[in-house]
Amino acid sequence: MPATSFDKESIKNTIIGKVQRYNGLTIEEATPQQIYRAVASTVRDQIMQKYMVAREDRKKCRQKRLYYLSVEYLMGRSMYCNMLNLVSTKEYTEALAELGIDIRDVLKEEPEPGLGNGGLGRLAACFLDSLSSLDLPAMGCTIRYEYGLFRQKIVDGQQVELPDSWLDNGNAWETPVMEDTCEVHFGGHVEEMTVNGRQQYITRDYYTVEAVPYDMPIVGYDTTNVNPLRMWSARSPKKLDLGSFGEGKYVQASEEIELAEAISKVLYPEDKHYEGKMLRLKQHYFFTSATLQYILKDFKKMYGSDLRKLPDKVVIHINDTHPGMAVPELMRLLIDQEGLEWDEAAQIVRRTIAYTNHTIMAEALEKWPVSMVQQLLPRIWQIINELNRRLCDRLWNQFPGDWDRIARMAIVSYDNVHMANMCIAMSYSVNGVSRLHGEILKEETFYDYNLVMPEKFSAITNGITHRRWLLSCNPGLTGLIRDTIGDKWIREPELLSELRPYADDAAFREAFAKVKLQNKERLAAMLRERQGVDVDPSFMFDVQAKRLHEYKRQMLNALHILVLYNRIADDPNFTMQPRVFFFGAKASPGYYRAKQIIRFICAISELIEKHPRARTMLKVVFLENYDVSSAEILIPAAEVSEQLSTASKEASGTGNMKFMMNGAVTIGTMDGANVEISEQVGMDNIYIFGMRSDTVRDMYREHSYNPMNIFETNQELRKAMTQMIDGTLFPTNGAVLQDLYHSLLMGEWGSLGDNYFVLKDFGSYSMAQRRLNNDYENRDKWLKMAVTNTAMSGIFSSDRTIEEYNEKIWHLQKTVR
Ligand code: 26V
Repeated sequence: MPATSFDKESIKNTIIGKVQRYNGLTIEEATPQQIYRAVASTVRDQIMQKYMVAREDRKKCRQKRLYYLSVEYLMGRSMYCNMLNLVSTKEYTEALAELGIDIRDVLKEEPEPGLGNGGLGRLAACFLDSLSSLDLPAMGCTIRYEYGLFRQKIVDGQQVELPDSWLDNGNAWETPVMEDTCEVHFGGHVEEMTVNGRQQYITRDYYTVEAVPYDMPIVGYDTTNVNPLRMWSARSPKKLDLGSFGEGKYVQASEEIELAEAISKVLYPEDKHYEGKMLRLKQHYFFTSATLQYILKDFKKMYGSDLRKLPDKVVIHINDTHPGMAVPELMRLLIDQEGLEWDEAAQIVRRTIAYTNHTIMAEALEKWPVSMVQQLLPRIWQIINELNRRLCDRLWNQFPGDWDRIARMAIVSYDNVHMANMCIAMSYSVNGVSRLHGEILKEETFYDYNLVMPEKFSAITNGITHRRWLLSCNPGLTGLIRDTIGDKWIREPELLSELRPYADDAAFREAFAKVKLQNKERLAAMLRERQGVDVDPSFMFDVQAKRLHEYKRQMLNALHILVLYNRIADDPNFTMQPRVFFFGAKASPGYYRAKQIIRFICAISELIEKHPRARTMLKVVFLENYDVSSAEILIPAAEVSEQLSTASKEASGTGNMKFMMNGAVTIGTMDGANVEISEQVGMDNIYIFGMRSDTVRDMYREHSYNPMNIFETNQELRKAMTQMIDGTLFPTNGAVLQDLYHSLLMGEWGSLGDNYFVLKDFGSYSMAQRRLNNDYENRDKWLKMAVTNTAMSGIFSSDRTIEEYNEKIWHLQKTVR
């Protein structure tokens, strides 16, 4: 591939030339944004050369292709990772330096596409990077939201949401693919008729929204393989007719246009409960239908019109149930458009679609009111109804009279369409995202289905791309590892384990500590610049960064900090390892309690600042607008990783893996992938506390837990909780945190309060923190633990995850050339 490997000189000349041609300026005159555009375009040219080759390869090899459908892709910035995958970071850094430009100033100019809430969206992004790097043929498919998740500001200790208009300056990486524009239909009514002896279903009086695809090339690491991320944008087929301006129709037309284009306007923030909003259903169907139409079009172009071969050439993976309308939509296309019979179509669907579940939280499971589906998607509703009828027939034969079981397993029950049931019944694979999560799915969430079709169920533990989450975000550590064990681990991340013996090497440990200190200084500099906050890099850096949810138990952390504060304030002789507690978390705008938790954390932070002695040992920093870019600075600086979810609730977690890889030691529950992390590093290199998941599940079943018993016996905890409401935190208004306080002590709907066992696990958490604090004082011991964590993190590379999906589910061939 000599044509794609630019050397330093040609990079320099290309950038100079682009600034000249695009802007008519010299490098000295150009703004940072103009320079960013020129550099991005240079990188893109390199990728596009590979993309052409990759498309040729695909035509030649005619291999099966994966379509990974996800309503969220939390990509983060692309430029540096693209350079890294082109193996030319050095060339670009030097070329820019010779032009008098610091590459970091260029990278900062890129807007971050924040098209996801958290773990599920970031997982999809890591998967794309691994798919391309492993030479697997795939296309990511999603919605091109004009506004990503909101930007967060903290004003007077409270979250304020601002719109995230990431497309304001355009997106340097995407190309519209006008020729693949297609129509998606909504509303109307279905007419049935018999044509040539065959029943036909024609929808009339529907309205049309156009789906326009924008492709973003995803280049693999040091390979020619490039896979597209296809983002669908909604456009009205109506054009503003200025001729009708005078007739007043202009206003109506512009309203209709706005309504159609609202579909890809904004990403839904994830709330406390799943909400069946009409616009959301439109979003899901819109991008799913457009994707499926494209899949069939491409299949026919490549392989002809025999759609029975679809499962040999196509696998459609749905990331949670959000793209689950792929099931009835594929049925519709095969039957109504391609003329297949029901049974044939159903068989094709069942051999083509695979589904991953990402949560066991009942209130998060997606369901749609029948009336809504009926109104918006009348033909789809007919198909869902028929799928349900046939399914229930079969179940009735298998479990005659067992109405309860059939209701639990039905696609349609109690006036709702249950997306998970439809996805399980109609796919060939259902997988959980960690070993524990896979077990809970089989034993509890989908117990009935596992009895009937056990062969479908599996668990594949999540992963993270080590290219972004180590090589790109932690160049210091990457350099040290290269100097120590070479660079074979970059292609085979499990070889990071060759570092393990170096945990006993004092010189290596010191070098490791030096890198960590530099990363802490980098974070400190960012905080000073962005938030005007000063942190002391000699303090221990302790981080909890993830979405704000009660089940993730930021409260446990916050209450513990308040207890530490009280120990300092009440006892002049008390000392502890100085520590900064960082929080990074967005609360859904409608999730009141989550927002109150942010207020609680910020109030504790202020309380500590006002206390001269506490301030010397304790600090709380709420990092504003936690996103991929700030995670890339925050995680490499962390020494402690807080993973506190109530056991059984966190399906996997992926932040836990990122922290571990960067040498942070975990304090956490036996939940999700924490279980597997603890197995990798061994119990001596992790702080495990709290109830185990089976105990938690028993306690939920028995309704036996009463938090009041703990409140009454644990003095330190009682004092901290009382401070929530006695004016200590909010002197002028003691009632601010009333609801939060009550949620821990008083129940609703049969529970006695504290639904996530914060009080129950507090004692055990506090003991684990005590051990951690003492161990940190022993520098050698601590560094050994940290090194061991990095050394054993290779298995959590998403390359391993993707290889496993491919072996167990997709069966794709690697592109050979
Ligand atoms: C949504 C909701 C909304 C209603 C109330 C509770 C709740 C709980 C979780 C969710 C998220 C659903 C999907 C999701 O993002 N799951 C995350 O997926 C990650 C990737 O597999 C995984 O690491 C996280 O543990 C899991 O929470």
